[in-house]
Amino acid sequence: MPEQSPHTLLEEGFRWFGPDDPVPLSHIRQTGASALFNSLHEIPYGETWPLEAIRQRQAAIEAAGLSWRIVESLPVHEDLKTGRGNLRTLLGNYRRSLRNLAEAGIRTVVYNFMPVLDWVRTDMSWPLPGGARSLHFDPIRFAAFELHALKRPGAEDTYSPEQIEAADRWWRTLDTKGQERFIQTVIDVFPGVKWGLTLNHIRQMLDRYQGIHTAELRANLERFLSAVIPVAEEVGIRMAIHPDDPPFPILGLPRILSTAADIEAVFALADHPANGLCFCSGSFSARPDNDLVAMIERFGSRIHAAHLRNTQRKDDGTFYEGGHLDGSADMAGIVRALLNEQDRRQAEGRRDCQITFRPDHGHVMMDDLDKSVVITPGYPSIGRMRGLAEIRGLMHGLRHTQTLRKYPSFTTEIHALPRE
Ligand code: DNO
Repeated sequence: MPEQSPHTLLEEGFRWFGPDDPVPLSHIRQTGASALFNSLHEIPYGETWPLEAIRQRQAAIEAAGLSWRIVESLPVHEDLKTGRGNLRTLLGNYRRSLRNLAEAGIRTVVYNFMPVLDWVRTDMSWPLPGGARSLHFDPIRFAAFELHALKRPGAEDTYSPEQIEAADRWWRTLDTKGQERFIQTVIDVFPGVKWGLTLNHIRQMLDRYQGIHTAELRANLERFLSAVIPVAEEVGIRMAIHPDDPPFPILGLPRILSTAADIEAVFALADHPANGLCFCSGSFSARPDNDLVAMIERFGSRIHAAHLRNTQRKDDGTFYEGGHLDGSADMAGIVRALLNEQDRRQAEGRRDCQITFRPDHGHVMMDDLDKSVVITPGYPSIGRMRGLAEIRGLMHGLRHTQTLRKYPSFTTEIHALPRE
């Protein structure tokens, strides 16, 4: 990490899904963000990432004038989450990948420990009043998925009779094609890959979680962390776990990272700074009892990366992804808390004081609405760039206000400030 000057902004990042991403590196460069969140999606989950492949990707990114700052994600194989299978080999491979990444100079690795599905929405093209499209989650539609498509045994016990009736009603509005489209929306959204999953695959994956409740899943995470964190620590890598999205139980599966109490419990499993968090404001904000600013103030020292986006929650339990500054989460408060955390780190003399964020998700809007290429759900270029620009403006505004308070006659560039 470079030396930081006082009042540094957060580092601006952008996600790139690799050479097949319809958003090319040259476009990302134009956004002004330079820190890439990238993964080697072509390597199957559980295999070692060879140093050569890492270096090749890194060279491609650097040739575009950008830098591969964060691995998102180094996926955790389902066997490690269920605790069944050839765990020794999987853990050994993960550790080797970390060593190779460190050798290439990459210092932050995002991963998640969500069972079966990475993230879930019930509509990837929810119309907003102005004509842009957003991502939406509706518990009634999700109930329809469980009850009518997946036919998950026991699902009916988790819904009220009114919800079951509403789900039936909605399901009946879909024709066969509509049902098929809806099912794919729910089950096949893994970052950077299309697996062509079917309902039967999901049923088999769910079966493997029989008997695995919160305590077991947490114990499996502990096993993973105790194998991986010592290596991360040794080679200087910070691990950043991504929260549950959505942050409540689905499909009868356990969830272990939805609230502040969960973060505390996960940190306690391996009490070392290398065991850290990817603070995703979008995931956490879908729950009304999460106070995001307080979470950053409390756990900030172990936040190693941030995903900034907003959700708009409704009283009926639905939520959609609003504009980055526009939703249930107090984005100004969140960004201010992250900037304060950077200042705190700097005062402490920590070398890794700058926090890298990416504008997470974005609306499909303007020219993106008419593109013939398939846009990765949540990852259109224009909507994300709008989010980035808004957060960039917010950071500058917040720093400017701080500066004016401290140096009332100050008028020039914030970066030119003298050291305190
Ligand atoms: C969704 C993303 C997640 C995230 C992984 C991290 O848009 O934030 O897919 O990359 O859960 O492992």
